[in-house]
Amino acid sequence: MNIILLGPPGAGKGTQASHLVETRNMIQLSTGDMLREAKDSGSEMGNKVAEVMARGDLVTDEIVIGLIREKLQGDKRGGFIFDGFPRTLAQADALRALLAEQGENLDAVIELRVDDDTLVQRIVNRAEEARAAGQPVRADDNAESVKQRLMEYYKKTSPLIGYYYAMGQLKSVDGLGEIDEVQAAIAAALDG
Ligand code: B4P
Repeated sequence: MNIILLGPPGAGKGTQASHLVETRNMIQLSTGDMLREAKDSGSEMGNKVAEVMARGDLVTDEIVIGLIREKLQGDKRGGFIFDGFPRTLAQADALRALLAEQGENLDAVIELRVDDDTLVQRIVNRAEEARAAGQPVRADDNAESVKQRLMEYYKKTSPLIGYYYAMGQLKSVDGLGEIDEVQAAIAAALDG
């Protein structure tokens, strides 16, 4: 089964993807994690994206499509969870072509619905918890960047909701409950 987790920043895509990895032996492909790894490695590409991410802007389609293309060549286990990818219509078209090349299909797109106030609160909480634990705070987990991340989401990513609805692949899930309640809602959407 290959699925997309779609939703605004802080909707819980990464949180829910980890649970699906544990329970369904799926492979999580998080473009956010891949880009943060590239940034931490100090590679040329990592240096190029660091500033873009810290501002809360989207990285270029070319870079993220390249990252995903590489990962699709490997082991497929219980299928792929695309976490935070695609984020633009161009990325969605590219994913369709890449899956077709591999003889794979997209089975479902889970849209996590969460209101803006809750999103901001979750991201601010994450920053505060990291600070309190003496851990590094994500460069984009601050009020200014979160505002920009939300603007990018509504402008460039939210059109994907209509795109996948038109293809009959969209399943909307309430992302507002406790983490285990959202897990149950996703399981019901995938198995129902
Ligand atoms: P991502 O890493 O994808 O980050 P995100 O959208 O902010 O987070 P996510 O929805 O996964 O939330 P999480 O589970 O962490 O992207 C970061 C940046 O990378 C982007 O802004 C962009 O610059 C770049 N990028 C990534 N992909 C790209 C692409 N395809 N194209 C271009 N650029 C790209 O949850 C957040 C917090 O909420 C956590 O602290 C969690 O514990 C908490 N939480 C989760 N679920 C909860 C619940 N049900 N109740 C209470 N708290 C909850």
